[in-house]
Amino acid sequence: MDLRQALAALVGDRHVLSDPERKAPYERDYTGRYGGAARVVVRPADTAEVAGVMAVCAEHRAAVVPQGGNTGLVGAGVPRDGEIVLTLERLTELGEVDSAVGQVTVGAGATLAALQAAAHGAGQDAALDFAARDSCTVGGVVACDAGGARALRHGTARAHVAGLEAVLADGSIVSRLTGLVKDNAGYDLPALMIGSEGTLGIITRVRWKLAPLLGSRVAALVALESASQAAELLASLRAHAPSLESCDFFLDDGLQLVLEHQRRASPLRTRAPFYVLAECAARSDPTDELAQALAQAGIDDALLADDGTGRERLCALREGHTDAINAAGVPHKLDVGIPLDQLDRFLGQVPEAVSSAGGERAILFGHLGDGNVHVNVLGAAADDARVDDAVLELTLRCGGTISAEHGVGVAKAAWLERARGAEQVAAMRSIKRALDPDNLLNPGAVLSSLAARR
Ligand code: 2HG
Ligand code: ZN
Repeated sequence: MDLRQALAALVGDRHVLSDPERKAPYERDYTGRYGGAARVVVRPADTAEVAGVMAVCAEHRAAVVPQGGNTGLVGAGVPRDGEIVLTLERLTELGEVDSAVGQVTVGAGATLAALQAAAHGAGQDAALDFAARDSCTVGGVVACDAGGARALRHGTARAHVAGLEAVLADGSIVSRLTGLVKDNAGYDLPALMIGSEGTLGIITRVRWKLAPLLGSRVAALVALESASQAAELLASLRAHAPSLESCDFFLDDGLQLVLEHQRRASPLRTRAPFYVLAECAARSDPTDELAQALAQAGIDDALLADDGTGRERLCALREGHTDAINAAGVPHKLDVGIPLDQLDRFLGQVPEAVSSAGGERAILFGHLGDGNVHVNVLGAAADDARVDDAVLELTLRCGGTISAEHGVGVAKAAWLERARGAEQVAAMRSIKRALDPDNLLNPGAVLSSLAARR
């Protein structure tokens, strides 16, 4: 039996896609920058089938790229070189919310929005959110330890994982789904899978830790002069608004691009170099608390929105950046973390670094509270890495990290050793070799391929 026949025998012929038109949506990423031909796309129905697929692939020494909602931005979820794409899209099962322990078991292919809805239905909250919520999947969210705006208060995906189930490269299943908060028996394999971007195992189910639902929300949009002024505002919000949920930022050229793309006028009367969008959430109306924290910071002209529609319209200005940028070209996306006291320096130096590396335009925005800056560069050829190198070089000079929430993928694999150091990367390679000796799982993502093979 050849590989295709063996896969079809396992999952059914109609779930092994070889027709170019049917494979196409799985072969290119959202930005259009990364992708390649898949050998086939295989769509297992459950954990047992994922395990069967991996066993067959191991037997045939066939490389596999696991894929969730294909919303990744670093090229880790799409084929590069004739790999098999294993999509988790059929693993959408949502278990019952256990309100007593505040947890739910969810299939890797369920969308973040579906998890949020299930949690809300039980009066709880998934406590993680970002713009790709309707397409991104829980498995992918955990595999790249996604963060989003609310990580400021609730932590990144890692903070929500009470356990998980994964299939390893040889087809074995490792499962820790009891959700026991105290369980330190042996190495923490779930922790190893989180953020491994499908290179150590394929996450099939997640035991998700929920948070109490805070039904009352208020958002504020504030125009400021600089990042250091924004840092002062953040300090005041932290001190005086314990209900602070998120604190994002964007700059004026990004705002203009979004307004043009969304065909709307700015809700603010004046333009400014820097904008902060802060949100508070509590059981009872946090508007006064937020207003007082703003006043303490000397801000008296913030735009406040306490109803759902008003908040959505303000948030769309920040969340709309990704779509507006994509509509303007194929971006180079750098998702970096910068210490807050270096933010002014970093933001000030990016334009020069980008233009001297051949980029036309850099749009900067992100999550102020986490020092997480999204640098989107337009006007550089997709295969020209000079702008990526220039931004990452500057990031390290500012004491930052080359990846904050999107992952390393193939986009930054060449930079991992510079960022983490030779010793850490050597330890990572040992783990990779132990769990995936034939380098079948997402080869080339996180760890550059050559050395991963020894
Ligand atoms: C966000 O914060 C996402 O909106 C995407 O992390 C960022 O498009 C980007 O660069
Ligand atoms: Zn982000």
